[in-house]
Amino acid sequence: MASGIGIANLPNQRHRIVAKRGAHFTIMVVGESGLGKTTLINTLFATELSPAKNYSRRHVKQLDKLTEVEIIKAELEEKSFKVKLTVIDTPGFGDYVNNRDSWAPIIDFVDDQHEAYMRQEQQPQRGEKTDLRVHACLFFIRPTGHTLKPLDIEIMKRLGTRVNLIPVIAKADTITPSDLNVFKQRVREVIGAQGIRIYIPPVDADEDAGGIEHARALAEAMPFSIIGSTDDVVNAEGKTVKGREYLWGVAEVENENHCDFRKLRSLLIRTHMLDLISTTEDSHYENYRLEQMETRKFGEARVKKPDNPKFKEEEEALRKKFTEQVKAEESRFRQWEQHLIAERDRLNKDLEIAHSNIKSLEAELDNLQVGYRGSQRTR
Ligand SMILES: Nc1nc2c(ncn2[C@@H]2O[C@H](COP(=O)(O)OP(=O)(O)O)[C@@H](O)[C@H]2O)c(=O)[nH]1
Ligand SMILES: [Mg+2]
Repeated sequence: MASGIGIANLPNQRHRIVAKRGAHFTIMVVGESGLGKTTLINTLFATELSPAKNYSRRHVKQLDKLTEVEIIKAELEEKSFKVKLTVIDTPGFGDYVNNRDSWAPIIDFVDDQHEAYMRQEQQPQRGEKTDLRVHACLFFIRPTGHTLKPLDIEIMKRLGTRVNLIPVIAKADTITPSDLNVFKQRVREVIGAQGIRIYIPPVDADEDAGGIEHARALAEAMPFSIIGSTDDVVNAEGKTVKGREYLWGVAEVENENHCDFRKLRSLLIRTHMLDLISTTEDSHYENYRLEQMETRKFGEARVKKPDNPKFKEEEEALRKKFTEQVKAEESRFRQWEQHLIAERDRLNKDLEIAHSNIKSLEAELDNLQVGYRGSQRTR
């Protein structure tokens, strides 16, 4: 394993300039709870960051609307390059299985960071900005062996248009290697068929053959299969490694035949950190900024990014159904009203008849009385 973070040996000019200023790098992990998100973060820290003396780590619990995200900060320094690493650990959105909006706070979190940064940019004094824009979003997929779930597809679509989305297959040690391969292939197909935008590590023109080969290997391995563990175990060769112990042997975190952890770590911390940062800046943030500029006037509240058309269709269908229900209810009411009016008319008629009966009876009575008096006078 190469030592350090590799930023000192950057391939291209733009990257060198970014690195000189010192980089802020923010990773976010997203996925159902229990898939090993927190474990992967700890594994990254355990395999990469703990041997170095010059890093700090602190936990900041932050209540962000509905989502309690945990923010872990570390500082890496290699030669003259500084990287401020921030990891955002989110609770699983699948915890609320029947609530399809359970992922909304995660999307909002991403948008909120762009929004906050944009507001700071608009301030007259541009000092040091707090910047939690997400440069890499690791999306954890349950190793079912089947395919992606509809909920996964929905949230991945939304994330893919906002951040550099890196899908990973969680707990690769719980599925056989051949099943894992088939699953990987299926996930890749669904990602393609659904038009989900994922991060594709670019091959720089000014990179050497080794670099090109590396980027290609990374792209081919996606979605990365992951084994997370901070435990030291002894493998078949008697070496102490990070891994998970089973009756059949040891699943090794850093063994390329067991999972793609090394590839993922390399992409994040060594070879593509600065590309992730600059694409976030040039593409994702810029998209957000332009969209907001176009759709709102100065001082107005933020406009939610429009989401995929399938949702629009569903919303439209719901609205139609609702309108139809209201119409049906209305006509039922009208019929009832008509019935009441008819009933009232009938009763009024009865009343009229009763009245006229009374009148004629009264007249009869009058006549009788007149006759009676007359007969008394003639007597
Ligand atoms: N088999 C296996 N178990 C794992 C792996 N990573 C994490 N776990 C276990 O899965 C459980 C949930 O892990 P956690 O990191 O808390 O998941 P989170 O809810 O996504 O943050 C714990 O018992 C972990 O030890 C893995 O790669 N393989
Ligand atoms: Mg967790």
